[in-house]
Amino acid sequence: MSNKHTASLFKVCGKQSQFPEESLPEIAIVGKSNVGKSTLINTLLGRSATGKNGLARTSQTPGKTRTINWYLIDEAFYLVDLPGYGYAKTSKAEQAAWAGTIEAYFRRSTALKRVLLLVDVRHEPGENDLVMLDYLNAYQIPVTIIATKADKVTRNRLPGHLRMLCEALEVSKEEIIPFSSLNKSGLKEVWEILNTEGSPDGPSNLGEQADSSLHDS
Ligand SMILES: Nc1nc2c(ncn2[C@@H]2O[C@H](COP(=O)(O)OP(=O)(O)OP(=O)(O)O)[C@@H](O)[C@H]2O)c(=O)[nH]1
Ligand SMILES: [Mg+2]
Repeated sequence: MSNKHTASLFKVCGKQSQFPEESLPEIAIVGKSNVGKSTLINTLLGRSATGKNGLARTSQTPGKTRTINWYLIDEAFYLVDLPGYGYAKTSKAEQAAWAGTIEAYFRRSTALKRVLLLVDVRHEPGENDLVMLDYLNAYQIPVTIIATKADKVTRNRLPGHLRMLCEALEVSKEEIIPFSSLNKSGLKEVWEILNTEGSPDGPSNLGEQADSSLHDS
């Protein structure tokens, strides 16, 4: 599929010491493992979701993305693919390392404009999703919820699922975008956010750092 956007993998990081210097605006993508983060990036850029011309690597196997990946989009902003959480086979030590890396990313970032928090439209959000949302709220990082795999529920059932997510996450309808990589629903709405946040004079409203943590207490 042709696409007017340019995109390239700019940087892959496992450790905070390797984080690139902040320059352009960043929009980060977080969510449970397998929720569709890498697929969202490919779909936004008109790449095949899974095929060999995909940009971000996707998989049936949860836990595919273990690093923080910066994608340079249109020479204007970065989409940042964060490693997924809640993968059952992850050890305690790996979880702690994950939390450390993610927190280092969030703490570092004055370039971070917004986080897209992905949840599966079919399921109640998990404890991890709620902890992540609390954390982002505590640090006053703007968040949009993306309800992925919207093609997996019928048109009739979709509003009910979105209501369930609004209640569980305590957000309004306007803060959730249903999205499908198959039928491309939500694509335009997500691009509107990227265009706003990714422009050099776009909103920047990161607040004071709060006392919150992604680590188990
Ligand atoms: N039907 C459908 N399947 C999707 C959609 N988005 C993602 N998937 C599938 O879900 C699986 C996981 O997608 P990924 O994009 O790899 O998920 P991820 O969040 O990057 O996972 P990790 O890298 O493990 O954290 C793949 O098999 C995708 O094809 C969607 O909108 N609709
Ligand atoms: Mg991934």
